[in-house]
Amino acid sequence: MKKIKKYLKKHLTKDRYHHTLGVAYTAMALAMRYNPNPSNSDFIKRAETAGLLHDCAKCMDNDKKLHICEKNGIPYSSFESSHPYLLHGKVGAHIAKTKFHIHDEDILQAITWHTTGRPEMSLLEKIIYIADYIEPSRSPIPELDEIRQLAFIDIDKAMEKILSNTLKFLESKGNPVDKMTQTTYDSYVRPTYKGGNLA
Ligand code: DGI
Ligand code: FE
Ligand code: FE
Repeated sequence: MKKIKKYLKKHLTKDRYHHTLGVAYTAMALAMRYNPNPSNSDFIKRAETAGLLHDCAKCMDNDKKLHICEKNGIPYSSFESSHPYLLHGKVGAHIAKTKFHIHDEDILQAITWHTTGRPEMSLLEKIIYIADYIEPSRSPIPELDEIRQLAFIDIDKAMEKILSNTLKFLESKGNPVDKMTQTTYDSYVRPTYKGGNLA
């Protein structure tokens, strides 16, 4: 953990580092709430690790993100190449693996998918996705405090709410939506939806 924190302090801005600690603590709190095996704290430790590392590639130059993907055979879509900030999850997971020797697939997937989500996320993936949205220093978002409570009551309802809010936010800004963000939304919020243009 010390080595990870040292790396983050060096590579992230002050605000991003502060956000990262918030995500790690919030992820631990959610892991305490939903721990599938309350007689041991391994799940809580893993939530902390994933939370700390989720944005470790966030402050890297976009060119460098693309270069790391190229060099290491990390596949990316044309949408991601034109919006390379979306790649900080995939590149972050690569750093977690190569620099910090994390081979826990669930942690690596939680880092990889924390921005867009994906269908059928594991409990740990959901925890990181949600913690990223609700951590205490997140700047005001509509209904944030309701979602903060909901996260500790019903994790899937919190997922739905965050996914719909994110899509609404992207639409209001006129930002194009990544395929995976849309697919995740459809799978959680409109599970019967089978593709085509949204009305
Ligand atoms: O890295 P963080 O800021 O902590 O959070 P994040 O990894 O969830 O990234 C959030 C940003 O990503 C936010 O500005 C919205 C954007 N984003 C998420 N899904 C999509 C998206 N942007 C586009 N253009 N399309 C998406 O589908
Ligand atoms: Fe992020
Ligand atoms: Fe984040």
